[in-house]
Amino acid sequence: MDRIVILTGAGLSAESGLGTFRDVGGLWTKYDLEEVATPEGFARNPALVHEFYNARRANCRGATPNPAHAALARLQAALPDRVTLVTQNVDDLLERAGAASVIHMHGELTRALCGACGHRWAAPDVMGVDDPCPACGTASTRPDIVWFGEIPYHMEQIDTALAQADLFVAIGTSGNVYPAAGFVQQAGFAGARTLELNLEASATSGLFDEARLGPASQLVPEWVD
Ligand code: BJW
Repeated sequence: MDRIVILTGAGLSAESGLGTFRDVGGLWTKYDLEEVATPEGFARNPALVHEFYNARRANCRGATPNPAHAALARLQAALPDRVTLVTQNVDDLLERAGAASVIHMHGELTRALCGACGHRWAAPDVMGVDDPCPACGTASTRPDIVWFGEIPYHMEQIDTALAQADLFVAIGTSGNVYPAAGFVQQAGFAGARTLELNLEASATSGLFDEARLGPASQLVPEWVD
């Protein structure tokens, strides 16, 4: 039975109007990542970090899934025991397209995390520095996002899926951020065929058995159907 592991990045949601990070005009050309996507930045200026993620949450609420999200949801529904969907994206567009099981390795915009006790809960639309954690009452509420220097979520589950994969597909990711950028090699060493679907060549294109270039909304449905 063929097992498929799919890794998605910001390019999957670009055509839904959500910004990528490293493309021209991407989020990191407008914001300093050290200030908004590191624990140190949050410690220095939590209000700025909340402002950044409140705006991202509002954009995400206003966005709708595109044909690439829908195609991946269809694929998982057709092959529920064979398709593992891993996303670096913090949006919920795969779920809103109908995907039943999505591994969010970099966290989720819709979740809040208590920096004091580790409790997680549904994030309000607007989060602020004085918000208390419902479990312990401490005002150290943060977005449930994996920042640089933190350990991505569900790594054991992802490593197991990569070790068992027959096919690994990366969609719309630049291959600049680890550990996700190393998944192609992990899957390849384990014997999987590897395929990249991206708008343009990425930092890791040369590591894939095959790379197809084009917009996700076109390439992903073509590959799935
Ligand atoms: C389209 C398209 C269309 C556009 N159709 N395609 C030196 C060497 C190696 C590693 C390190 C190092 N120094 C530090 C590290 C580690 C560090 C890291 O990788 N840094 C690099 C910058 C070098 N990584 C970490 O700190 C991670 N933790 C870690 O490693 O812990 C250790 C550990 C790991 C495992 C086990 C045990 C211990 C944590 C990384 C957290 C990343 N967080 C962010 C921000 C938070 C989320 C958020 O705010 O949204 O996550 S960074 C940001 O980059 C975000 C993304 O998920 C992530 C990846 O970006 P992505 O998705 O690839 O987006 P882009 O913009 O880069 O690319 C978009 C692509 O789409 C492009 O290729 C376009 O062409 C394409 N595209 N339109 C198809 N229509």
